[in-house]
Amino acid sequence: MTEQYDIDYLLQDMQNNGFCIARGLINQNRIDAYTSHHDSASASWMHPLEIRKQSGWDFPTDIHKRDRVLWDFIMQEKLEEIISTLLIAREKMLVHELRRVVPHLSLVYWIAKGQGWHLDEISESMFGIESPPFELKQIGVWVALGEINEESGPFGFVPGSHKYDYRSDEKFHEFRDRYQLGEYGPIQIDYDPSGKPVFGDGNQIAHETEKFKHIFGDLFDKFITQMISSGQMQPSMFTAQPGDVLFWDGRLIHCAHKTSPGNLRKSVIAHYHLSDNPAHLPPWV
Ligand SMILES: O=C(O)CCC(=O)C(=O)O
Ligand SMILES: [Fe+2]
Repeated sequence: MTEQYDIDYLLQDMQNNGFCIARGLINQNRIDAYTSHHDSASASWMHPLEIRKQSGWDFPTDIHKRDRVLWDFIMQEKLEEIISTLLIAREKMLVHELRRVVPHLSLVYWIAKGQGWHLDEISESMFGIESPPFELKQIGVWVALGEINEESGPFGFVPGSHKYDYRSDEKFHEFRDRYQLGEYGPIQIDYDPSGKPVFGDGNQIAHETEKFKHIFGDLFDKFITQMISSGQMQPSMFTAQPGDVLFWDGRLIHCAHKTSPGNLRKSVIAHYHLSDNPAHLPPWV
């Protein structure tokens, strides 16, 4: 079997930059099979209207535990192999022990409403957030099923930001002090006509950021948003062709750009960790 990726290269990139990209990793037959399944099944995946109105999430985030086609797609051998290498390296384990790669969150919708800058892993050590929501070493995976351009609402990220040490950063301390003195209002995010987030004064609070601030750490999100809007962190976008896959470290700063009207971002996004907990497995495993 010829490998289309070099695992050492991916691992090195992941460690250096907090993300790595395997172009053309998933073949077209596999994409077509999943895409036609999505077309026929996704209406039944949807939350009822009441839940959609309340939560803002159109789809539950554990469809992979109920839909075997999705499970098989996000757990396909190549993905599982790469993710397990990346996660084991992150956990600095010599042996796999009894844990295995499991997904804990999947995002299957093809229209992004936009999500502000954040990171997926929040740790207690982060400037004293009380009762951290979770501490989990995780990897996110973004699979492009169609062409992904700026209009699709791509994944945005700050290369290298997984290494960012806010605890010893003067700018962070200054921000925190001023924030605690009430000098900053609520985070302000809006979108320009092409769907790119615009951060600045006088705009509306991004609905998603406000809603999920208890998960992502309100203060830190405000800080990184300010760092990006002031040009002190340089973001990038994952524009892609079908079959391209981006893997990102749970500490990488990222966002979801908004899908412009009339466009789709055909994709599957999943998050994985190493676990021995059967609760993460679907009934057929
Ligand atoms: O929708 C996206 O592109 C990214 C969403 C996100 O923040 C995540 O999956 O962790
Ligand atoms: Fe995220």
